[in-house]
Amino acid sequence: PHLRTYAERALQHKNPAAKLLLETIERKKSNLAVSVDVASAKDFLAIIDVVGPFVCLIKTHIDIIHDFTPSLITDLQALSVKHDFVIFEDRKFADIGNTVALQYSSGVHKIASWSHITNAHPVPGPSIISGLSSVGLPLGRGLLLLAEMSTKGSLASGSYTEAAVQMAREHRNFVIGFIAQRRMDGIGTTPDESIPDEDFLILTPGVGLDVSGDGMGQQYRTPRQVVLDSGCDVIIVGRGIYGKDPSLVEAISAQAQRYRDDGWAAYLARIKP
Ligand code: UP6
Repeated sequence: PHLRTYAERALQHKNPAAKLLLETIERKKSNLAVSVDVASAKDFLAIIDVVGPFVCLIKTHIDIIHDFTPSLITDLQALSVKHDFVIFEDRKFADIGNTVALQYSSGVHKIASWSHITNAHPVPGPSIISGLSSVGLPLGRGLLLLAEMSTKGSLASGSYTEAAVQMAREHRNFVIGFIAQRRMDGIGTTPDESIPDEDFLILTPGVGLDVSGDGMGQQYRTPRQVVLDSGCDVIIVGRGIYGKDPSLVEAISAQAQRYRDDGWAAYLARIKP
């Protein structure tokens, strides 16, 4: 998969959310996802409207918004149509199947009703996938497992990461890939066992061009390191794009274009070595 184009891979995927993401990446020539981690609904929508033309995906933490109302979701969906991007609520579910099914479908946010993609920690075991899948699969949603994290001292490594990949292999209709720092193909298998049509999407946070960390454990690598050297598919960038002041529209737009261009150049270098 690391040498194949997004368009070729889109044809192979049966999960509608995976297909939509790969097609959107190809159509917009962007493997950039922006993570919009701001607390006011106004700033949230303003940033998305500015970066929208340059992204394949918008990643949300909807529970950060202090003035959330259901109309925010209507506005987010309108922007998703206007700018042609996929929506990923970074909920990081981590409970038993019954609880995550309720958290995914209900509450104030009703995530399953609007988010094409969400994610979960594999720590509870396969029942977390069954729980989320009971809600999301009928809606055509896709799930990412957190196989690795970008933070210093992360416990998600070694045999934990391998077990996450094995769990995903058992649920390929709903698990479309991973939050990880590198490709996961063939992990936990020997070369002759490796599964030929395995094509997990790798979405990678911890991406920044100007600083190496945030003083709170976050670690940044460049789009080139992530996409070209590590074979990841989507770069997830938050503060590197919107900085500290959401009113700086010109600066945010310029940063989004810069990351989009870098991410795409790294992809072109990867498929034509
Ligand atoms: N995120 C990480 N690392 C992970 C998983 N998720 O940073 O391993 C998420 C954070 C944040 C975003 O929750 O929303 O990606 C990174 O933001 P930043 O670019 O501003 O550091």
